[in-house]
Amino acid sequence: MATTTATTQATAPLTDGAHYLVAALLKNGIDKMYGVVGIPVTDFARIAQAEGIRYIGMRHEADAGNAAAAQGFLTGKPGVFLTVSAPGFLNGLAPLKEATENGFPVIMISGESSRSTVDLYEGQYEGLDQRAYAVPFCKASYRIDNMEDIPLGVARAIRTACSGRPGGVYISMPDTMIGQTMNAAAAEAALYAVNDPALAMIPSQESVDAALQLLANAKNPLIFLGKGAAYAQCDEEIQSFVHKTGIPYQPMSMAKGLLPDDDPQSTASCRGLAMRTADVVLLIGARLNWMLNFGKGKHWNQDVKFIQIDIDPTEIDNSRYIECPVIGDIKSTMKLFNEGLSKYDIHASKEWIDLLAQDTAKNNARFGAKTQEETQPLNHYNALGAVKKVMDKNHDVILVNEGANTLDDCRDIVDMYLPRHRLDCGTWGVMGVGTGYAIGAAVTTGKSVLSIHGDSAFGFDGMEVETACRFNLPITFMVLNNGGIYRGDFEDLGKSGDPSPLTLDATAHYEKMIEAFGGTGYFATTMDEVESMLTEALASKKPCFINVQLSVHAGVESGHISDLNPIPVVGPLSHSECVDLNEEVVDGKLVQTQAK
Ligand code: ADP
Ligand code: TZD
Ligand code: MG
Repeated sequence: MATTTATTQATAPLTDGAHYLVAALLKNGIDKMYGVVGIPVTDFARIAQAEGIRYIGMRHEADAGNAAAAQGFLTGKPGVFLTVSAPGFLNGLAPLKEATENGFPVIMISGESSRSTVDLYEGQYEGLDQRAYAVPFCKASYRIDNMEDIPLGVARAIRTACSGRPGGVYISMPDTMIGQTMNAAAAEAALYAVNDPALAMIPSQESVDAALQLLANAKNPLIFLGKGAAYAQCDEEIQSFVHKTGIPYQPMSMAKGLLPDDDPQSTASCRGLAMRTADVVLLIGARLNWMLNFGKGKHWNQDVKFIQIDIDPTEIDNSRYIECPVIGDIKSTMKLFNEGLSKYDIHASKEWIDLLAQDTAKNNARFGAKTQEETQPLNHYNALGAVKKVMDKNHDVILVNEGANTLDDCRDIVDMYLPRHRLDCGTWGVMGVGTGYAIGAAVTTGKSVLSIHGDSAFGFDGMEVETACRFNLPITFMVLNNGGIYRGDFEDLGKSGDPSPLTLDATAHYEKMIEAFGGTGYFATTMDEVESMLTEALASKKPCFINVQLSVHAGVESGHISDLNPIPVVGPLSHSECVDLNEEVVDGKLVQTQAK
């Protein structure tokens, strides 16, 4: 551990709070940090870099938080991000809460202005009682007032972030603590690494047997794989159970690739029918939240019974009765499930498998055609059809995806083949996570990343293309530009001459942004261009940007979740809500003329 120069006692070297916190992080294997510096954390970040932590300086704390969250999801160990006091801290709260909602382990460390003045509301620079403010936004909020407590504080944070359902943890680092000193040898001696932060949680054998018995009695059993299953890093155990039983499965979006999307047991293309006809559903690391219609209603077979494997007992019965809860970590649980297979005859009925296969073939034929049919300008389907072709040849590229139609259509069209290779808007459907996730994924894995954004989604966090260029990361950003939130042809209902609340610039050349920072920009207007430019961009392993020109008529309001609008969106958009435009791409420019 590095020490500061002893100024007062020549014979007893001292260390300070900043050095000691860095040493405690390193001792626990934390060797990366994302953040934005300023008073009082600037030196802390420089010391971290000097001592061997890779520090990724970013442009906004929310993006730093998302980068750390991506690292947490991909590795199962907490990603760490750093902010300054009050405003930087507040910027960090959104990703901290998002990570907690998603179940990604993250630690946010913020500098905090002198508490003695903050607590008396004396008007301190960036003064805020940050520990208290953070409480509702994370699993736990700690403040380390005395540097002697740093090893304990770091240990508490790591264990809290990783154990049970993973999530966000906050550590407040008052400026007074950063500047404290203590005897360096005593500090070194007190350092320790957390002993197995995510201990195995073994389910009861009774619950495992009850689950296997229920599956054995089922005719139409279905497995749902959620992002908890991807996070658990027991890919082989899960693959083996799915293949040995032959049970059809449905991947939630971030579990895509846990089994390759072209696996014949996947029900991705017949989701609705599978849900309406399954009689027993095994949930592996997937919550019965809004994404699964809370496990009830017209989307589900009325007599369906659920088996739910989860590490968090309070998740059981959250929205309906669960016939068979299995509380444990997925790795330990799947081991017992696989061992138990010798005692139970579990399989799906042939009639059901045939029914699902027929529906899959029908839907694939109908949907596949839309992804291959060229139009001018392009739409989400054919642009993403071209992306799919490239990704089918590049299985190890990590895909980041945000937007509305851009998200929903990409999830359906672009197949994944490897576990933990897809990150997206997650449980809360958040825009502005993409560039942070892409940077976190590239830094964590060193792999190439394709980051696909709607034009609105990209606008939230687009400045991070500069970070990608500064660190020369192998990220290809892609914007599907349909000129707006959901689409770009909504009318100005006030007739004020202003753009509608949903309208953005359909002719914007987003690719120019990366050129400003030394990256390579591409502008694609045809399927062939999308395919060839993406192939070239990924092969370069350098920061690139492909702006794909879509029609402003491409997309539907709210993507696939329009039923969540309090006032129903009726059918396809009516012409009274849309501007009737003719469009064509001439010399690389979208040209629009009023049709009427
Ligand atoms: P999805 O959105 O993909 O359906 P969710 O985020 O809703 O997934 O659900 C993930 C679930 O997985 C959470 O309830 C979480 O508690 C659980 N989980 C996360 N990690 C583990 C693990 N290692 N073992 C068991 N359950 C886990
Ligand atoms: N702000 C935040 C942080 N998250 C959100 N989800 C939204 C606003 C609301 N919102 C959506 O739910 S999707 C979306 C917004 C603004 C953008 C959709 O437009 P897009 O994608 O251009 O990104 P498509 O392809 O045009 O649908
Ligand atoms: Mg858009």
